[in-house]
Amino acid sequence: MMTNDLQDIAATLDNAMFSATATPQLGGTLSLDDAYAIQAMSFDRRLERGEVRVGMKMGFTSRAKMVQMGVDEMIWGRLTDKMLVEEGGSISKADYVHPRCEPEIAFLLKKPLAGRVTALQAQTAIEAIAPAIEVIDSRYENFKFSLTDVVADNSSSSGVVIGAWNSVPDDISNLGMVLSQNGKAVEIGSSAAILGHPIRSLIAASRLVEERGEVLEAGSIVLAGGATAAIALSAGDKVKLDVEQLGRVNFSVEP
Ligand code: OOG
Ligand code: MG
Repeated sequence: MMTNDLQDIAATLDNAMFSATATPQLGGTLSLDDAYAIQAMSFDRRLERGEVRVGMKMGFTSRAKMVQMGVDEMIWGRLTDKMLVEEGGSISKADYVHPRCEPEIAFLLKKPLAGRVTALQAQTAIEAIAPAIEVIDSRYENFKFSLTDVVADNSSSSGVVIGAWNSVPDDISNLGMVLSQNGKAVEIGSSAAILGHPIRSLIAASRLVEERGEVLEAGSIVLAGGATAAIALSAGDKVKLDVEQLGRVNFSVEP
């Protein structure tokens, strides 16, 4: 596709995000290269408005997420400071099209990672780890998309609530994760759902960003991907995530 056409789609998706209004799916003609090019172009518009890049998120790293959305390839998206929601704080539902949230684990890097790395290299690049709730929002009607649609839409990135940073426990392969909505446990899972071990998500992140000419910078945040299906958010919701050994994170939803 021509650069101008990609720019137009990037503008449409950025406007849909900015105005919290759904837009039709793009349809089947985009290549994955085009989709990541659109993502980069629409992300640049956010940077031009003064937002600062803080890291990236992985998507479709668990079966539960792949099955829920009908996409079975790993994807990634970019995060800015504007997407960070204060722990214990709130979001306003009116700022989103149809927000959902999902239980995740966040890594904070102390060293850059690029390309193919070993588990040991990935591990030694981690400064800290935290429980996190990702708020996702699709800019497409009915939260329906193809692989290339969702990549172009920054992989549904829209918010993240990160709990207290911990030093990395000895074994993070199977930490219990319980997502509660209004006091009731609604999704129960384990960090093992994330590619069998969440470190694999960091290894995949390093490889996937390199395919697009990027590295994971020191100081950046990497979200490992939802361990369970996402839940829909309504005004008035109080959401909490408990992750074994990592602690709790929560936020609420205002109209
Ligand atoms: C796409 C984003 C997927 C995850 O953690 O798997 C994702 C979506 O489900 O809208 O964030
Ligand atoms: Mg996610």
